[in-house]
Amino acid sequence: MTLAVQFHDLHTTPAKTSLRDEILMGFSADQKFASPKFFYDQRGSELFDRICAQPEYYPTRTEELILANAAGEIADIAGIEATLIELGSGASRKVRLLLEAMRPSSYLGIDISRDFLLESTRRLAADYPWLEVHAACADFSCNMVLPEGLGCERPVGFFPGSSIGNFDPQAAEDFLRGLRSLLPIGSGLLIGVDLLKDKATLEAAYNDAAGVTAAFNLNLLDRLRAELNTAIDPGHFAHRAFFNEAQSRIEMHLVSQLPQFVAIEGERFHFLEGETIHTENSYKYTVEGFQALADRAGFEAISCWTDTQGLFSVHYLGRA
Ligand code: AVI
Repeated sequence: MTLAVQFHDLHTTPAKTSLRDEILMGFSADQKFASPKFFYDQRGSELFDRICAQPEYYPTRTEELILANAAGEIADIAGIEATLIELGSGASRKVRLLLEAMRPSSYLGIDISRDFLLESTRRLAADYPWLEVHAACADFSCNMVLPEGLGCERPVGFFPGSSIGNFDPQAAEDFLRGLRSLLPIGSGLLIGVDLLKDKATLEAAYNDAAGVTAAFNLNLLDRLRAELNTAIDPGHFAHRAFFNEAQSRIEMHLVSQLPQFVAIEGERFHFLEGETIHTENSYKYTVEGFQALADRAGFEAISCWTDTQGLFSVHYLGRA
């Protein structure tokens, strides 16, 4: 059976050279770092899916609950027959909570991982035969263009999962400003944002007892071994995640367990015992703090839903 997914290759998938160049650059810095976008190879994407199901990782189930409860109100604001555009659509799972209520005329999933994207949009098209489904392979953190042929009458962006929290606040503002320039006046953006809360709950979410987040963090080193010329040993590093209160962010690091030299693509890097590679920031906002950031980027706060415990927020922003 051929399923009706219109595929648009926007040719912005990062090439292998960007992994090499970015890793060499990050490992040369005083505080060594690697971009969290490199977590998501096939195994990394699978591990991330498992993180979402861990009891300590509250964001996924909480956001799903909020979306399911608010779907009717979201549909009232967005109006029927919108074009729903999901950034970083992954398994296209959360959007299912909105489709029946919103009845958009078309859906565009945008993701960096081509095979994963095709598989999940095909499943979506099979499950919702009335929906026109498009898929675009692109790195949405780079300058985006919307594919030609997408009927963009009433576009509504959908950016769930608090992925905005993985940008630092200035980059988040710049990203939203870039998104604004893609969307016509009057269109909307539905975005999930994790909320600031007590340190214990936050730190538990990134240090699950089953060790899935640790495996996700360490998998970055397996990826370097698989894709670059390096014998870096993941066994010589350990996962660390903690809440940095001054910056309002969870930081993830890989901590060198011993003094060591690591060669990558012919370049040698020295690690002291305890020295770290900073692999991710996950910023936590208050509702007002996030709305102020969105306002600076040219979006007005139209509505916001949270769960009863105030763990997570979903915002409907209007492009001003
Ligand atoms: C994708 N992103 C919003 C997740 C987060 O919570 O920052 C990635 C993650 N890293 C560790 N656990 C989950």
